[in-house]
Amino acid sequence: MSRQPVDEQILRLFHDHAGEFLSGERISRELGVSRTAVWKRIGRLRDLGYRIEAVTSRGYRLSAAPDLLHPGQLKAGLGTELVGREVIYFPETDSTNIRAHDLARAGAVEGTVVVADRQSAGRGRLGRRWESPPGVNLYASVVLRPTIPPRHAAQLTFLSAAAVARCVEESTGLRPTVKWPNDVLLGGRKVAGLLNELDAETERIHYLILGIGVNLNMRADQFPADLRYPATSLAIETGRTVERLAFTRLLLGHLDRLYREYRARGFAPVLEAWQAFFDLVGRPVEVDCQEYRISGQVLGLDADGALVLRLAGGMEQRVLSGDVRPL
Ligand code: BT5
Repeated sequence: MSRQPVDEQILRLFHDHAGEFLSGERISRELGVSRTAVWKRIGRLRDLGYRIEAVTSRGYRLSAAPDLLHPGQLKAGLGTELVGREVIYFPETDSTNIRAHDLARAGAVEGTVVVADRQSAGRGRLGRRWESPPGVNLYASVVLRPTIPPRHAAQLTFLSAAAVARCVEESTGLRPTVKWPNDVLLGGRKVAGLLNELDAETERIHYLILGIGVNLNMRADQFPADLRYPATSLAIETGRTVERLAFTRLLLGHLDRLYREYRARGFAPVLEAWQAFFDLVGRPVEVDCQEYRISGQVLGLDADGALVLRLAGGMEQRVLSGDVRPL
């Protein structure tokens, strides 16, 4: 049997035998643990909100599962090769990116995913805050170990944005757009933010963390009052609750496929996937590059993903990073 924690294995058994009663004896035999251990773990799962019936002489049956991102449930039926090989779940943590850094430094395998129900110190870019209330959204960080030079790390931001955009489209039927280089919008409002962080030497990446926050069921009154950019959630846009587990499985699947494509064929297919959601070509924009601002018409992206603008005087300019605002 694998090294999976016992509660994950119990959930997997319930998943594989959906709707059936499983005797305590059978569970203990299949998992190679005592019946007391099974009983204790069932108690712990109940505390987490899993409704598990116990009927004398028949055993246990899972009758309702909370929409938690528990690894046992998340991994069941995931079917990815790389992303999600290990899943670590925190009911609450400071930031999944911080947890992922610690795990990566301690040698976590490529594809390890950290998810949390809530974050007490969710991070945005440049030290900003990411509002992370419990029970409603997705907060995930993926550990990757790509063999690329550090100057190519930004390519992975396009990869996570394209994966999120595909997933939003598939689960809502609505067409999202991407904001260069790294937000995903629905109806022009931000539904997802990405924070990719790097640990590298000059020539070599030790590891890279893809931090992904998607507003799934967040209500309008849960957003901070001082948003830098209008924001929304999938539920606000569709009027329907999104199942977090299903969305997360779908996202890990898209990340897995795109990342394997990236390793096999390089950046071009990733940029193409991203560009399918980019709607600013030909539009006038203003770019805030921190030290200065420029405005111009978007001509497109170059092969490295830099934004190419035509400035008022007719000159072309490449922009490597900055906040873009349509004019
Ligand atoms: C981002 O930063 O958009 C990156 C957010 C990344 C969050 C994920 S969650 C999992 C992982 N673990 C972490 O700790 N972080 C990552 P930025 O572009 O700087 O946007 C931050 C700004 O968005 C804030 O200053 C607010 O104005 C606004 N904001 C805060 N919370 C928001 C939310 N939930 N939805 C939309 N906008 C939000």
